[in-house]
Amino acid sequence: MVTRGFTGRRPARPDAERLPPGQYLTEDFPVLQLGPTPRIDLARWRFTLREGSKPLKSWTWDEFEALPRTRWRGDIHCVTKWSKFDTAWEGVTIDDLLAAAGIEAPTAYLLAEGYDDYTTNVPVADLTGAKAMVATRYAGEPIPPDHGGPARLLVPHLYFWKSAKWVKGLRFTQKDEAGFWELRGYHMVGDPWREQRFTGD
Ligand SMILES: Nc1nc2c(c(=O)[nH]1)N[C@H]1C(S)=C(S)[C@@H](COP(=O)(O)O)O[C@H]1N2
Ligand SMILES: [Mo]
Repeated sequence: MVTRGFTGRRPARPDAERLPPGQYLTEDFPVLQLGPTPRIDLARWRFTLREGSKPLKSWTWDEFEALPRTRWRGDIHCVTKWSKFDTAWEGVTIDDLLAAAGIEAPTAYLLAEGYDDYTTNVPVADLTGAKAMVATRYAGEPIPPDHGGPARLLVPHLYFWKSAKWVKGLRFTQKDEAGFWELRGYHMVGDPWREQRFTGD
C-alpha cells in the first residue's frame, strides 16, 4: 500500500520564497558523488539497522519492497547551491522502518552508510516524524543508479549530502559522530534554511 505523505505538506509558495538563502534553481538533476556508481545486485542487497556494531534488523530486497510505502513530492537543496523543485519520490519512511523492526530508535544519533562506504550523520529527530525515507522510486520509476538506486536515504529538509545514495543501513551511535563530509568541515546538521553549510555556521 502506498500512502501520501509526508504529513503537513506546505501550500505552494512563490518560487523566491521556496529558495533557501544562497541557493539558485536548476531544472536538471546534477549527479554528485565521491567515486564511481557502485553496481548493486538486488539478490545480495541488504538494508540493516545497527546499534554500534550490533545488528538490530535486516531486510532483503523482496522484504523491503513489501514494507508500506509513502510518496513525497517537494524541493531538494544541495550545499553546492543548486535547488530543484517538485521532485517526486517513493519509499519507506524511517517511522515505518522502525515500526517494522519493532523497535524505537535506541539513541538520538545515527550514521547513514552507503555501499560505496560513504557515511553521513543525521540526528534521529531529523529522520522520524515523517521527515525522511529510504526511497526506492524517483518520478515513478526505480531510482537510477547515478541517483542512488536501488535505495537512497531522502532527508529533503537538510542539504542533499545528508541523503546517502546506495544506502545499506543506518547505524545508531551514542554520540553525534561526524560522517565523511562532516569530518571535512561540513555542518553536523545541515539545515538549508539556516544556511548550515560548514562547521560553525
Ligand atoms: N553514497 C553516497 N551518497 C551520497 C554521496 C556520495 O558520494 N556517496 N554524495 C552526496 C552529495 S555531496 C550530494 S550533493 C548528493 C547528490 O545526489 P545526486 O547525485 O542524486 O544529485 O548525494 C549525497 N549522497
Ligand atoms: Mo553535495
